[in-house]
Amino acid sequence: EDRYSFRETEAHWQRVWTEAGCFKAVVDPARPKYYVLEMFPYPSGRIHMGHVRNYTLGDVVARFKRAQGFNVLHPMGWDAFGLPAENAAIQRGVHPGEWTRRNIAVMRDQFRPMGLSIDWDREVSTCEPAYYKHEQKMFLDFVKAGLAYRKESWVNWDPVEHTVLANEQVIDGKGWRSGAPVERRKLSQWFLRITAYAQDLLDSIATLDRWPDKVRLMQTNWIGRSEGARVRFPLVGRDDSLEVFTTRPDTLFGASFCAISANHPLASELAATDGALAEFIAECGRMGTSEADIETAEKKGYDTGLRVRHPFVADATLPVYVANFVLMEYGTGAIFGCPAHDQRDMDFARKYGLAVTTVVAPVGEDAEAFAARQDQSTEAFTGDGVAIRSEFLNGLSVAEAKAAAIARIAELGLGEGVVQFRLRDWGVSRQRYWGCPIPMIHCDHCGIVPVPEDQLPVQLPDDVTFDKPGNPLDHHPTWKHVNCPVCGRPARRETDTFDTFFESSWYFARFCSPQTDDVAFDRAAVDYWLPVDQYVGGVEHAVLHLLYSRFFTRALRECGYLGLAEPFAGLFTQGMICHETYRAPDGGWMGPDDITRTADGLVVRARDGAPVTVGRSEKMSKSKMNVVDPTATLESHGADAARLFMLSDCPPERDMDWSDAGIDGASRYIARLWRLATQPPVDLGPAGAPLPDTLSPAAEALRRQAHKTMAGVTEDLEKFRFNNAVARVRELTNALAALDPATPDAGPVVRFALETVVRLAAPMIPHIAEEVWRLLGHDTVLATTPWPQWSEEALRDDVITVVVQVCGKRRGSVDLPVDAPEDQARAAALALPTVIAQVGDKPVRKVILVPNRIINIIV
Ligand code: ANZ
Ligand code: ZN
Repeated sequence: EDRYSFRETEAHWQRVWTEAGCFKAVVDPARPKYYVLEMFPYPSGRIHMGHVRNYTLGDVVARFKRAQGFNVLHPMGWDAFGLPAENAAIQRGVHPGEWTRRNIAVMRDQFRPMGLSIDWDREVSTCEPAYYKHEQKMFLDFVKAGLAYRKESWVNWDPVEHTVLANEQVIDGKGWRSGAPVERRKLSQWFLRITAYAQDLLDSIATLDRWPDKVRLMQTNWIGRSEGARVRFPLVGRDDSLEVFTTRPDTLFGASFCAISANHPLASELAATDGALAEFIAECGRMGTSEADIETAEKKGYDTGLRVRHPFVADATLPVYVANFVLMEYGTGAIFGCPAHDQRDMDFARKYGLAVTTVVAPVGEDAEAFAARQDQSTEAFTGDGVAIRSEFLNGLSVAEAKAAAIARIAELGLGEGVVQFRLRDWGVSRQRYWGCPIPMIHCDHCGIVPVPEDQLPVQLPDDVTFDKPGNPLDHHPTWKHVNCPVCGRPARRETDTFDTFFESSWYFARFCSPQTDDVAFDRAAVDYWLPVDQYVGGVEHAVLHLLYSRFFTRALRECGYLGLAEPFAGLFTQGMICHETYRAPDGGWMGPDDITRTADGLVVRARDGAPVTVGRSEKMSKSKMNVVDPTATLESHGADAARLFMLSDCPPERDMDWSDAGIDGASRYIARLWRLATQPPVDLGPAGAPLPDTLSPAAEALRRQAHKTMAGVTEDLEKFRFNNAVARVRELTNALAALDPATPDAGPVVRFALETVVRLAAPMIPHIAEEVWRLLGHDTVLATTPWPQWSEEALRDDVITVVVQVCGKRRGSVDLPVDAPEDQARAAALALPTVIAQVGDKPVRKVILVPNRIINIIV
């Protein structure tokens, strides 16, 4: 039998690792810790290739760090609450809990054959009361600390589903599932005060130097700090004023109107006596509420007839519109419009015939001519320049004019400079069953009162039905009826549950002490393990999950749960997995299993040989049918081959192409390693024997290459250049196989090189590495064997190329032994024909030698 059987071998080593407890993590203050975490999966049903890539990357880091002597924590769990479980309940009549737990069991079994070095004893599932009871307690602590509160806010309401929709679930103004036009409703909801940390979250981005720049930039933009001013425009004929937020107070002299949101209190007030306005507001309510919707919708307004006084220009007044592009949730819900310098205002002004007055001109242009042109334009000028037609601001730069305008507004008592953030408080209420119950009780006498801590957890009832639209918790005959914990009178439970981002905002801390029951975290354990040293996941979580977790950690610190602010010291975001796409003659999509390749490389339909059109490689998706099932791949090629292909194909941050040829190539390399160990090209001699002190030149070259590979792979793994690491290991494999067996000392040096190969490859292809290690006569387990140490001496080349200069100018180079003495270097340099030509018969005044780099001859 001379074929490698990955099936038996992989199962064998997984058993060995488990039985030896190789991946158990135990707090040990004497050792440096390293916490590796992949973003935990949602138990959707089956694992996909994206999971395989994510967990392979994390596992390489975990195994590498373990070998380097770190005490590694590498846990696993399930982000188990969420909407798909409820949809399954509605569509297939299966209980969300049963659906979720079944999926977890299936996916856990699918992950096992990958050979991940996970401490499975720490597994958590967020849908279990043992987990979510702690977040109910956290929420109560947040309420006490003023970090959670209830307020009315505008939401997207689906009138058919009877629930709030996230902005992402509103498509063209309609509910994503019901297709019903979404209504804007004011609803009382729970919020977490993430805005309290806006500045801190922004400032600390600078400290996240092991995060991708693009993620840091996305968070910066999401937090969206703007410096500007609040300005109060007195309302004509009334005692009150209209307060606007602006980032361009320098353009106040170009203001031609004010506009308020359809949800602004002034709009509601006026609509009470103006039917047409009420109609217009209702129309705005039917529009999507996301910023993208608002950005793309046609600008529309309604002239309320009210006017405001200009803060700087006596007797000037401006009309007040209700406009569909003004958001109630930003600034003050009101703006002043300066059409010449803002495109939305320009579009609006041209539509409603409002004045366009240019008040900023670019430096170096004729201001009058520019202004005359710009006044007639339909394109706003948003660039830098100097203020014109602006009285006391004239001649100031934009920045200076902003400051001067703010100072004057303050003097007049009409406003002040402010910092405004785009970041909104996080609304966490969901009208859903499959989530963590919010531990609050509504009492008609006492108001909203917290569930007493000794009554936690508030458990989800199991006996719910999904036959009616809306929230099953609300329909449940008994669950919500409780007595008020304060006055004892009949009261009602909160029937909303938390947004599922709540659970994922602290799971990484729970992994530090997943079994503690009385508290969420054992303080010593979180102090030891946190922060996560290396987090690995998809860039799609760049803002929500990663920002919520940063906030949550701060909030938990404020409530005394832990002592740090930043949960993830290092972040790596991997690329997606793509695959060719195929279309049948009738144009329909086909899957990779529906096609076959003919001897001359044509792609045809497997069933009948019909021609197939091969399309470009795209992200694997069910709709394009270009999905490859990881379980089938693990069965046909084994875990090592799948891992190796994932790692070798391209840098891990890039999208990769899955291909049969790629995984077959990986399998061939693994089989080759096995053959090298079972049928070595030379007699390898005994395990553990030291290399002879002096080696023949060819053997010495291989020894040096092995040391260089150790250094190179180590650096590559540190820097997430896994594809380079694989390439180096393959090169060393080629070199050891190519060594002439007749070379003196070939046996011991080939053994040394092959042992180096498997030790360096072990984090990536752990099963075959263990197997070869054993075949080579070792009885230790590589998973717990220290990382190989190279010697600096071996990295240095014997011969080195040294630059030769004459009077500082490069004239050529010479190959010299490393650390060659000065007279040898000098003689070699002076013998160069190019040097002879330069020096001629001039006397050499001096030779400056920078050892191993430069020889400079001064004449
Ligand atoms: C007058 C002005 C003149 C403005 C000009 C811009 C250019 P960022 O940078 O995102 O903070 N704005 C203020 N509140 C708004 C709201 N609730 N809905 C829609 N737009 C609003 O943008 C700030 C600018 O967006 C503000 O500055 C305001 O328009 C507008 F030449 O004020 B500006
Ligand atoms: Zn009460």
